[in-house]
Amino acid sequence: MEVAMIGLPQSGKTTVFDAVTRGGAGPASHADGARPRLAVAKVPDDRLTRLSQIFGSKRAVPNEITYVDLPAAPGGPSIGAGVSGERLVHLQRADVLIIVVRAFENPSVPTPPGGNDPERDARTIIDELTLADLEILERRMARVEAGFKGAKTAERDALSGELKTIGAVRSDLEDGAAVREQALSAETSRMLAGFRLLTAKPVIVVANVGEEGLDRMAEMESRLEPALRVCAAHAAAMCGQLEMELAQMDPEDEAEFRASLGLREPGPNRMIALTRQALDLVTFFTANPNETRAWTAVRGTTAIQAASRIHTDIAKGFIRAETIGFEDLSRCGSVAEARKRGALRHEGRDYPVTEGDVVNILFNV
Ligand SMILES: Nc1nc2c(ncn2[C@@H]2O[C@H](COP(=O)(O)OP(=O)(O)O)[C@@H](O)[C@H]2O)c(=O)[nH]1
Ligand SMILES: [Mg+2]
Repeated sequence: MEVAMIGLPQSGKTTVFDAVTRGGAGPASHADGARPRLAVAKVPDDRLTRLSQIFGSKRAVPNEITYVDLPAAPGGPSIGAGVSGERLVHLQRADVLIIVVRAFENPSVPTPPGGNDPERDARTIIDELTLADLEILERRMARVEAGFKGAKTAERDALSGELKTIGAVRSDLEDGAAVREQALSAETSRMLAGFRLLTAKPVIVVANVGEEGLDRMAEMESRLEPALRVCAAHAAAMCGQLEMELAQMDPEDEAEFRASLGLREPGPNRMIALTRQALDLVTFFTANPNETRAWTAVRGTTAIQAASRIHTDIAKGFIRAETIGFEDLSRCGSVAEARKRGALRHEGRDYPVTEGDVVNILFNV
C-alpha cells in the first residue's frame, strides 16, 4: 500500500513524512530536493506479539505502508500545472493521498498571504487534484474520438458509450464532485480504475499544528472535519515538528515525554490507523512456529481471495479455512483449546474475512 504526501510548499510535508515513517528515509539532503523520498512504516499491532507467543513463532511480520514525500513542483506553489511526469505517476500510483496544510506559527518560515488557513489550503490542493483529473479525462476523450475514425460500426457503439460515460463523470467533476463521491455503476468504476484518477482516492487532510497549538488540536480537528466533509475528505491534526522529534527518541523516553505533554495516541500510529480506515481495510493473521504474519484485505475479501494472496497454490487446492477470532484465541491460549471450546470455525471459500481472524487454510496440492 502506498500513500503520497502533497501540499503547498513549506506546509510541513517532509516534517510529517519523517514523523510518520520515524525517519525511515534517512536524513533529507539537498540532493533530495528534486526526487521523491520513500520510506516504509510498519503498522503497529499488539496482536502480533500475543500470537507469536501462542504459536511460539520465530518472527512476527507486520503490515507495511509505503509513504512517498514528493518534491516541490517545479516553478511554483501549485501542483496543478506541475502534476505531470514523475509527480503524476507517484500520485496516480498511491492508494491514499495525504494533504499536509500549514497550521503552525514559525517566524522564520514566511506565512502565506492572508495568514494560516488550513481549510483554504486544503481546498486549493483538492481543486488541483480535480484539475489534474479533468486533464486525464480530456486526454482520454480525445483519444477515443480519434479512434472513431476508421472504426467499424460495432466498435463505434462501444466508443460512443465510453465517451458518454467519461463525459458524465467529467461534468460531475466540474461541478465539484470528487470521483470517490460520485455514484458510479460497477462497470463505470471498473473502466475508471484504469485511469487512476486522483479524486477517486481517499484523501486525509493533516493540519500541521505547531507546538504552540498543542492544546487546540482537538478543536482544529472538529472544525476541519465538517468543513472538509463536503469534499469527502477526512481531517486530522498533528504536531509535525514535535512528532518528528519524538520519533527520534528511544521508546521509553518517547513515552515519558509524550505523557508529560499530555499527548494522546502517538501521531504516527494515528496517521497509520486513519490511512487504513480510509481504505476500509481489515487485518487477518496467519501464524505458525516459523512466523506470525499480519495481512491486509479490503473488507468483503473472501477466504479464497485471501488464500490467493497468501499463495496461488493454496487458493488452487482450497478445501476450507480454519478460522479463530483473535480475541477468542487469545482467551483460549492455544488452537487446541479453542477447538475444544468450539471457538474454531470451518469456513468455506465465500466466507468474508473479518477483522482479527486468525486463518489456517487447508488445501490439497
Ligand atoms: N515551528 C514549526 N515549524 C515547522 C513545523 N513543521 C514544519 N516546520 C518548518 O517549516 C519549514 C517547512 O517544513 P517542510 O517539512 O520542509 O515543508 P515541505 O516544504 O512541505 O516539505 C521547515 O523549516 C520546518 O522546520 C511545526 O510544526 N512547527
Ligand atoms: Mg519537503
